[in-house]
Amino acid sequence: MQNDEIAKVLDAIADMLELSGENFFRVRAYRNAARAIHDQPVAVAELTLEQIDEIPGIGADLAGKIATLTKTGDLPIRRELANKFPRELLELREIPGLGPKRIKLLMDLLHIRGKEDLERYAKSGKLHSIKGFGPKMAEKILEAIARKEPGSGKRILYSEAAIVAAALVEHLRKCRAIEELEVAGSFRRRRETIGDLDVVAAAAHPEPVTKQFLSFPAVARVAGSGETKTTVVLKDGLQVDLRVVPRASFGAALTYFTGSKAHNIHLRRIAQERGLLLNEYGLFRGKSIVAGRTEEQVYRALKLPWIAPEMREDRGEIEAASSGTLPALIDRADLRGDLHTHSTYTDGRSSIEEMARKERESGLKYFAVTDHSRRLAMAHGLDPKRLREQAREIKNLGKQLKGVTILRGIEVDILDDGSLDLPDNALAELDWVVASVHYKLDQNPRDMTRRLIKAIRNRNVDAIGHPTGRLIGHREPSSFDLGEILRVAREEGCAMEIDSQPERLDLTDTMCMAAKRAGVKLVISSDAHSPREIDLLEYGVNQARRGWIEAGDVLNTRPCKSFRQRRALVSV
Ligand code: DGT
Ligand code: CA
Ligand code: CA
Ligand code: ZN
Repeated sequence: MQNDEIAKVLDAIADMLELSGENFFRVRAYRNAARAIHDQPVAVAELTLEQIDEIPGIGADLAGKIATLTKTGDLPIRRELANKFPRELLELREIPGLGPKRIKLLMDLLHIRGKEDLERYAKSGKLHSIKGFGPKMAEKILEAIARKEPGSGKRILYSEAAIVAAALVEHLRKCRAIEELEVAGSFRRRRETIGDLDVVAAAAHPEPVTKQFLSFPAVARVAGSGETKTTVVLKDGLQVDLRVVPRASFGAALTYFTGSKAHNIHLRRIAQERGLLLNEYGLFRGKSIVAGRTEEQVYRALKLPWIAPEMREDRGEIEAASSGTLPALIDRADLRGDLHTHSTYTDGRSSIEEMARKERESGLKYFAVTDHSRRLAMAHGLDPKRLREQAREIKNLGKQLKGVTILRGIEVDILDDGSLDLPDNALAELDWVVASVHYKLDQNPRDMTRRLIKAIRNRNVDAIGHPTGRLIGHREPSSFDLGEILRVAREEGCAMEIDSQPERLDLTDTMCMAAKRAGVKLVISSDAHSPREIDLLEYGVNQARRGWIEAGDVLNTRPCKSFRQRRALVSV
């Protein structure tokens, strides 16, 4: 079982316990455990009972249940609860705004058993009879039911959302009434996938802003429209929410709609502890506004420094902020090298020279040409002979091309058993060796762990490329014991790659955190197959920032000279 599958089961149990009217603490124990497991960088299914027990947020009783769950794939308590409630009722949890508490009300007061009942009651106006279900809520529910039809609700890659966001911002900027504008939500937090876009604008009057928004050419239909909030669905199915607030509230609205929800809830609790109220309009003491104009002011009034959006997941950033230990996150400008690129020697689309010119133009001082090794026959992988030919070309180019150093590298295949696709003597001559798994990604975790460790132990290997092999939305990550891999990587001075391709972003954010904690260096690489793809480095940096990574944690922030001396620098 994958971590998020385990978390889903625990969350479902929490919901059903709440529907049963169970006590708050029992429900919360399941929720906390679900969250803790979701955020675990290692595969919990691979842990012993003692190790599960050690995860913060998981008590002894739940640790035992989780162990049973990973062993048997289910839990008696889940089956028992699931038998109590019709499946259609449980499906209502997918409707935003309908948590277990509200569903319980619907169940108890209206005997609603599923979506169809709910839709009927919402349309007939009967829902309003229940406290907390005004006409707005009914409208929201109907909208959500309509939206849940097939084909919608799909998350898109950050890179795809970025194209839409840029065009939309350009369109909105033409509206003179807009005083401030930001795309908030998961987009601003730079999540790898985006559910919908949340745009926040400041203006004295919302009408001209709304009008400009609705005239965006990609709008297919309006899904909801109020005075300050408008929701549209674009032609490609992406939903965009726009909120217009007065300038004095812009910072508070931006904080609120940037989220995450968990971060917001934690912030609001801190406000409450100080006798303040925080919402999307500002931070208030009684009726008077304490802060709201900028995010900095909101955080400062809560006695916190501003927190970068990438960290706002309630993974300890608020605690770090209040103790003054927030990391100084890496920036794209910190990168001085690029350590994974392809050329026409294998499956790249451009010559080494074209790649070199673009690397230089992008402000990078060095890059490694890392074409595939021979096993990837489809990509015309290199054997030792062609690798030597490439070396000659790199040497000649190096003499002509100033301002960027070309390193000789390879992306060598890790074979089934962990041995490498090229002999050690061919690898030993190179400046940089990335070792990657490209086939049999679904090996069982024990074999995959052994396979990766054997590659890491090879002293010619400098980094493991796209370690999990996942393709977001298309291919599951391979499973291995991350803790063990990181322990050995630390021992061998082997780096872990963050591959910047938008559908890879591999390592993930929480894995970056784990690598840092384990003392393993990272590299952020473009894996570019054309000059344009060198721009993708930005996405790798986003992922690193979500993993709290600082410039010093990343090898290719070093100047070329000290980068090349790194072997001598590795502490043992
Ligand atoms: P997404 O769209 O699924 O990729 O993720 P987000 O984070 O953009 O979520 P979205 O679009 O549902 O809401 C945008 C932000 O609004 C979210 O990050 C935090 C805030 N928000 C939404 N619902 C709630 C809520 O029930 N409570 C609180 N405190 N904040 C919320
Ligand atoms: Ca969103
Ligand atoms: Ca939204
Ligand atoms: Zn690769």
